[in-house]
Amino acid sequence: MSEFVKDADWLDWHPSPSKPKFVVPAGAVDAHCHVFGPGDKFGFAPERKYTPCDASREQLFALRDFLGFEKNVVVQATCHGSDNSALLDVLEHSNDRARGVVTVKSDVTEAELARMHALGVRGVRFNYVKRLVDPKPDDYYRGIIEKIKPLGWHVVLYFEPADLAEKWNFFTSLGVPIVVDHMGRPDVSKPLDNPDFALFLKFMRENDVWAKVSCPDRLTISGSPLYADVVPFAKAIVEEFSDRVLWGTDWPHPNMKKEMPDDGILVDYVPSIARTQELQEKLLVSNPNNLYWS
Ligand code: 0GY
Repeated sequence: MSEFVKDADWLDWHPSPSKPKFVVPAGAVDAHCHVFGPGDKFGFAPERKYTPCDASREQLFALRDFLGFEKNVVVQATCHGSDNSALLDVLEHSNDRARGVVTVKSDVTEAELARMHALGVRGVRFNYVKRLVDPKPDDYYRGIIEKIKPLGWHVVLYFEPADLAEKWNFFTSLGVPIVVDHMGRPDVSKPLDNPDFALFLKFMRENDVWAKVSCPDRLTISGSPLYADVVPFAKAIVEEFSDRVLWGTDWPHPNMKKEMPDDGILVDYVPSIARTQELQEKLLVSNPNNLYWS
């Protein structure tokens, strides 16, 4: 039994997702997912802002197979802080079918980074979402970038629209490729040409920035199964930046407060934002393989 008790309002991941109607292309990658613990093996961080249910590597691999994916990119969840043991354990047991994005402290050593690289880590995550972490000063992150640069890693940024405007000078001067979680969380109640989303498109146009067109379930107001209000935003990004988009389930879906998404329905959303076979192949197969397995 784990010493950890999940938050009282915690929603567990969907126990029986539907089988997707959309058959993903061979070699598809779920490029944004997490594991939680299990808490009795990989404890949660003291500084965490939520305590989740468990979500193990075996459960992640079972979902991967059920949905028809070949590979996973596992992103360090904030509930594990900078202790990446659970994530590295996934990579170790993945048979080269998983890559990772970790969270590190600025005093991380070259030897630690080299070990992570050998296991399949290809990026670090800087999180600016204040309900999840207390963001650090720019210089702190710059120190980390200097350490990861020689390894050819990228930075995954998780931010909300106001953060992009505030951190513009910093984000455009990182000097390594950038991957943005959940398209920078656009406010989909606004028109497609709203200034915040225009700034996000400018960010992508002028820099080596990739976007995860993931998490319609977090952004939608109109709801599942169509996520119709999110579609125009994701579709616009997929069509303009077809070589720099990634997609992931976001399983086990931390911090959903109203409804837990059905992962099969999330897969069925993909053809509504990537409307041709060519775009689907880039989004699910060639882009993530280029970034994480080449
Ligand atoms: C996500 C989104 C969230 C949480 C985390 O690391 C995390 O705790 O990323 C969120 O609550 O929006 O990418 O999984």
